[in-house]
Amino acid sequence: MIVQFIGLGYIGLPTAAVVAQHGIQVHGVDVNPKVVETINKGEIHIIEPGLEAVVKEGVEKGYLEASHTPIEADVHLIVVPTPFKGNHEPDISFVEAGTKAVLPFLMEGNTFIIESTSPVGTTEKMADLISKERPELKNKIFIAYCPERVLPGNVLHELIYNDRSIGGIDERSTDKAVEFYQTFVKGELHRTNARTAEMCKLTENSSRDVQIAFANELSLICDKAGINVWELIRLANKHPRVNILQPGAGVGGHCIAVDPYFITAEYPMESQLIGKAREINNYKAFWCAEKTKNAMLEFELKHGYKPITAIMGLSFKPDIDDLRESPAKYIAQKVMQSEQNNFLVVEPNIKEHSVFKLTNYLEAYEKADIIVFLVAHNEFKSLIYREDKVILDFAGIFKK
Ligand code: SAJ
Repeated sequence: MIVQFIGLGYIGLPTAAVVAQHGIQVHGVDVNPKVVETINKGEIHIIEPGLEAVVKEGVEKGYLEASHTPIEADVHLIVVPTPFKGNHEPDISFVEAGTKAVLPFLMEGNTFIIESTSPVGTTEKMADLISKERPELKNKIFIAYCPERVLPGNVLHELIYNDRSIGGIDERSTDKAVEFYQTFVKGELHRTNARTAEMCKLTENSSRDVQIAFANELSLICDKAGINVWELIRLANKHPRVNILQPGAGVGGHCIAVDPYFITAEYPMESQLIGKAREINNYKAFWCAEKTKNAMLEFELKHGYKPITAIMGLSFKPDIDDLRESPAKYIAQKVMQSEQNNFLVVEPNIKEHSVFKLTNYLEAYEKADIIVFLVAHNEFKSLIYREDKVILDFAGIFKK
């Protein structure tokens, strides 16, 4: 069996490597020549614990190869990004381009699977495209949707042990896709149709977004009411049926802050709560920036000189080096743009940054007058609360 991956990014590459690890021949395709070259050297262009060793092994044993061009294969997977356009409309042009790229190589009996997060109906659209361009393959290839749900940082484990929802455009397609995932997934494989599987992915991330929005909304209320939101949530969660998430500086990353728009763009009237959650989580980052600017002004008025402000954390969530769609980065930029103050920017998970000059976290904590915690990195949790500093703890470092 030959399995072909179109897209060797954050999901495509780990999945391709894990499939190769199971002794299956894998051909990976990426449009970026640097990515292809890096992988063929047994190296990786993304950061994911343990991944490089698996890629290296796959390449060395000859099970994994990367290329610019597709080939004939038994199973084809589309694992490309689906961003949104300026107006929050989903952009499926990469899925379309990936499908068009494999079109000439499709053969009778092939399985074609889309993993990219996609608006409802995308798999049917791609099935129509294939039927139009290759009418002789109608009902002769199997087409399905199967979303990934791995957590960055724990991808290699979750790829194998998470359950998956698999939805074909017909029963036989679901069977064939299940057959493929059985080769490397130990979690349960749940059968459904393509539209439900597409919506399932969007639902999972929207659900988390809505829950985080609830925590963020509580943090705004508590700030006004003079209540410690961390204590409040800890106490409320003692109820056997309550499980509130943690507020933070907003919601970032390429998934949770994006996927809900795939629902709101198509069902705007019906998705009021999902849309509102997006607004609240975006607003939370804006609010943190305003709070920081106010604290700097107050300091100056009180002391007669401009404070040194430490921006603690830039990544989109704790203990990773990923700054994509990061609310912390947004807040840092917003605050630093508007003020002529002195800033110390801290991100313990990266060595250097093209825009921000980085400072060690201990040094920044010592030197700054105002400390703004934006991400709950482990390093920060070891710091001792300082009464002599102005501390804006948006990440819940001290929780007291
Ligand atoms: N966050 C909070 N409070 C919390 C939890 C998270 O503010 O209590 C924030 C984080 O700081 C971060 C954002 O939410 O900015 C997202 O972080 P995350 O850890 O919740 O999720 P991601 O984006 O790393 O991964 C999510 C996962 N989805 C769900 O948990 C439902 C993952 O399983 C998906 O595979 C991934 O999105 C994806 O690729 O879609």
